[in-house]
Amino acid sequence: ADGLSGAPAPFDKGGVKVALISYISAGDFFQAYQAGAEAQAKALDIDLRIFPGRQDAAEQREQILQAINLGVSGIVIDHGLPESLGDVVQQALDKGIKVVAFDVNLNNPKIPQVEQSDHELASLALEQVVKDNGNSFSAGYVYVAGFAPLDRRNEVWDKFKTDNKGVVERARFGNVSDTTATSTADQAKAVLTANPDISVVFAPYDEFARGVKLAANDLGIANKLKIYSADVSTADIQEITEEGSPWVATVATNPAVVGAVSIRAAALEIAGQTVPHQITVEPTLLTQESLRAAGVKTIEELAAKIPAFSTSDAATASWIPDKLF
Ligand code: SR1
Repeated sequence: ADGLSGAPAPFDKGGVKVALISYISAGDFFQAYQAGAEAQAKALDIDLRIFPGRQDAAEQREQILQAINLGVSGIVIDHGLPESLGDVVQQALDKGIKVVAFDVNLNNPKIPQVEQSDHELASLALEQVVKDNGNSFSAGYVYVAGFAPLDRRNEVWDKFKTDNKGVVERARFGNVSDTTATSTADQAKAVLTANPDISVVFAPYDEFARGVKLAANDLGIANKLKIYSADVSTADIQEITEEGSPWVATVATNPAVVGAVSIRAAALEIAGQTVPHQITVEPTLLTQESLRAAGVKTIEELAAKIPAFSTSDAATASWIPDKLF
């Protein structure tokens, strides 16, 4: 570790240990988030210890205790179940370890919360739904309660239904696991078969959307369905833009940028600098039409065209390198 010239202590000496503790590691979003965190950590000469998430609350608690024992200066907690984290996170704070939370409500004024402006994200997606379909249709909705971003998006969906009485939610389903897309596909098949009038599915997580698309293709009803989602990856762009795809829009950030922002927030905290309690990375609406028109095929091409996909001004400082992608 050489340290970062011009940086405040302890980054001037380098080798600052930070733990990234995830609840979910599978899927494009979480892999890209981790890659962004790693790139930002490298640029800050941080010794990043990554604890893989396996959707296991007990294991995540154990990992936080392991990180404390490793003598880390900071911990980034990426998703998780708040009820199983409060006491171990408090132990970390009591030892002077800085904690940053991404998409998990730890409800502690000492813990900055990173999010993708989920209310805005869901609102943008649902505005596009109305543009394409009007406000009277039968819908399917993919949701699993207990995940902060999904709960925030759900608040917008609930209000949308209250404001648009012609929108009828025929079925609600979903699954978050290490096989989210395929398990959601199985559920979607049953739902779409039982409710042939469903013309719109709101699936605000790309693994959900992928599952619904799989089901629609298997059932041969892709031309009668429109899917609206959150998130984007290179694989998602391919699935959205391919001929006859029912996946017509998504609202997304670059998860790598969100990963980088999370590490920057931890670094600022460790350096004793001011970090806002709420750190937001704003999402962008990407329609099938706009992606096809732009000829964009990868997330890197997206980043080259849309500045928000290459960097964010959240949690920056003059001593922190932030041009990573
Ligand atoms: C199970 S929660 C999945 C969501 O977390 C992140 O906020 C991503 O946007 C994804 O949709």
